[in-house]
Amino acid sequence: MPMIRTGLIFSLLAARLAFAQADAGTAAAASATAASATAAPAPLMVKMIDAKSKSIGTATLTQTPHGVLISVDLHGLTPGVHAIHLHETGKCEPPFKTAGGHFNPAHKQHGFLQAEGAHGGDLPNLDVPKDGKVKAEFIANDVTIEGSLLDADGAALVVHAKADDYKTQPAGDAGDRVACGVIQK
Ligand SMILES: [Cu+2]
Repeated sequence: MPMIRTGLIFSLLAARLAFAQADAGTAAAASATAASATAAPAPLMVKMIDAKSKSIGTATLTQTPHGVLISVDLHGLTPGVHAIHLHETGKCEPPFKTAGGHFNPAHKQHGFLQAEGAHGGDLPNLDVPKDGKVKAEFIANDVTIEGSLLDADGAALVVHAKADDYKTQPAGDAGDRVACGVIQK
């Protein structure tokens, strides 16, 4: 039965070829991942403090092709809705006026509800549950870490006592600054 044997050999060859291609594909994907991992800057860790300079957790900033991803992991906050923004100066001395105004390199108006908005540093409000602990993620689309947040005087991530109304100038009527973290290398 020479026909059957030939058929078997062909299918074995085809199977080996398929395996080889799968291996090559995996190897290519793995090296692409390695290349992008080395090209992307490492996430930036920001230590957050409250108005008594006590540590209340961290924020992690990651550069993406679409802006800066901000992951906060905080505790010891007052329950309720709080404004959270990127501010223009990397200095957190209570009551955190040292952080300056909102990060706003494009000189826009404040607030997502403003047609002439929003600031690069504007972010959606942070809703803190009863236990004062919160994990949340935001993306600041119009901001980059290198050469933007990390300019000569750095930048800061600031949490306010009240919610941002997304329209009042210059900072959404968000009240006192209750937490702050310096964004630096
Ligand atoms: Cu603010």
